[in-house]
Amino acid sequence: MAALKGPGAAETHDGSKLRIGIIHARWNTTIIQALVEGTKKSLKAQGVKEENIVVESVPGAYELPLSVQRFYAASQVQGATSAVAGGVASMASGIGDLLGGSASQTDLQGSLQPKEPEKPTGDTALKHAFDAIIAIGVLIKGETMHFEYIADAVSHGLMRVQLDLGIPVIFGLLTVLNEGQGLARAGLQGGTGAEAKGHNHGEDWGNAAVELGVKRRAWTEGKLAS
Ligand code: RBF
Repeated sequence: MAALKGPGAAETHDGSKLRIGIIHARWNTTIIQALVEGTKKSLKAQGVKEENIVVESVPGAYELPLSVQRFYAASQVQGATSAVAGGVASMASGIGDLLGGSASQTDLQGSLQPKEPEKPTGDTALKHAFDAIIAIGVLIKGETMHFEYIADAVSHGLMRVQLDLGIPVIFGLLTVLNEGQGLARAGLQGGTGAEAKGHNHGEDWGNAAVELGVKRRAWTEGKLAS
């Protein structure tokens, strides 16, 4: 029987055209590393290419909301710059055709000949703004009130950034009462080797990023599931 509690079966989507950002805190590194690995594993299983997963880190969870906002802005700048550079390059090659693409400077015939189809370069790295960002952090409750304040601020901050930007910001923040709970949710219950057990929640976050990235694109184009 399927489990009553939990995310249900993940939908399958083609992530091969997506560019995904992962931004993670460094506090509680062992758990964080496993979560980041689990996230990347499921992104790749849904077709996202390694070169289209961009990973950045920040000191702690409190830094995540602002960093997500700025990280996305940086990807937008990259996207705009590469579009301009691509346009200038194709203009330049057109001018090159007119000036020197033929045997003689006065013979423009060469530039009018049909061109060889462009060979694929093998470069599959996308440069457009991120389709989704996954924010990952692990807050472990201590003796003071820090846990409550940070958890509340980060949760609200990530939701606000997501709605302000209009892009999916996947909530990869574990708010656990002790290390054991954190290890279990990173698939590290009982150890970090082959004996490790537990569900790695990073895998769900990768799936959510691909699903939302694909659906947001479709919605942007006015396409709805039938
Ligand atoms: N950051 C985390 O990502 N996880 C934590 O469990 C965590 N616990 C903290 C506990 C205390 C007492 C303090 C002062 C900070 C903690 N931080 C934690 C760091 C916090 O998110 C942030 O990086 C720093 O407060 C600097 O802005």
